[in-house]
Amino acid sequence: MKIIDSVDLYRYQLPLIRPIIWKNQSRSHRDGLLVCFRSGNDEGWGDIAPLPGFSQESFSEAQSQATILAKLLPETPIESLDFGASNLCPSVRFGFDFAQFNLNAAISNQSEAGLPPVACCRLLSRQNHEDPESMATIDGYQAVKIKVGRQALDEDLEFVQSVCSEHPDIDVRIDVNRAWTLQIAQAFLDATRHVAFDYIEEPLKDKSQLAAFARASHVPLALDETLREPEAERYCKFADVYVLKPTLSGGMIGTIERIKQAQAGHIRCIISSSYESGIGMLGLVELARTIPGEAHGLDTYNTFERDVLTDPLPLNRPRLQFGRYLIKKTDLDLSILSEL
Ligand code: OSB
Ligand code: MG
Repeated sequence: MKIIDSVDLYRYQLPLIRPIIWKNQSRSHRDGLLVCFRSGNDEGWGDIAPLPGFSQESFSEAQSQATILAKLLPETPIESLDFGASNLCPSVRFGFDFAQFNLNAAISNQSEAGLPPVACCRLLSRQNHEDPESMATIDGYQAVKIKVGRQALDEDLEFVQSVCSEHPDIDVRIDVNRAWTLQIAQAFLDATRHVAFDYIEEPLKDKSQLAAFARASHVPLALDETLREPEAERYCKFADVYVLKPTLSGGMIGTIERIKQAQAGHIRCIISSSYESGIGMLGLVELARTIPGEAHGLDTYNTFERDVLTDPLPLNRPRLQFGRYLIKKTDLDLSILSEL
């Protein structure tokens, strides 16, 4: 019977290629923690990175929970670990779930090659599209997600229509992040009657109007923020698609459960990243592999200037085709990590 010998935590701050506004504050860095489980010569890594403005927990709450848990785990038999049954905050659960997954993979030496590829959805906003420095190319992508609702409707419409007419074969997803009233949403639908969008995500400020939106809309409805709120069940029934962010809700194990439930009800599921480091991205890729028919929202990694991995992952492409990485401490850029 193998036991956990030690659990270590490291802190990182990753520079972004351009500042991003989270929680009304412009930030040039992404804060997170890595957790490492050791058993004999085997190691398993996970990523803990609550996203300001989106996560229910703060960074310091996640850090103190992770620190307490890290002290409790040594001597525990590996097979008795179960972070799903705990009431950990989601980012900590995601990190510890994936450290456990990776430790098990390392022990049984499952560095599988020949795993199926994962399709990625390109993330576009008017800003990153028009800035030649960060010109996000859409070539080869089967799906693109356009962020709207941060400017006047006319400007959004002009941008959406230009992407649709330049790329008639691509699946277009619209993410409103709850910026619209029902009237604006209706005006958007009226102006785009001729376009077959893949889906429209979180269109409304007021979720109690989602039923009315779903009745009037010819476009499938995706839910993201709403799924993480109390009374989510009341609104889930209007959704055709769930956008699942394991760092913000569910971790690895909870997300697998949610996918099973959704699929039983014929609801599509998309795995979506929340600016995780390369270690967290590998966990998201594992989850995305379990849903082969979809293009997953894994494009946030491309906003980092550096990663915790010395060799950044090849995620800046339409299809990811790599085996399972068994991360070791020697793969990490130690100059960007500080041990807690
Ligand atoms: O609104 O979907 C969002 C990333 C961080 C926080 C919120 C969101 C996102 C993304 C991720 O859009 C990329 C994607 O889902 O395609
Ligand atoms: Mg969203």
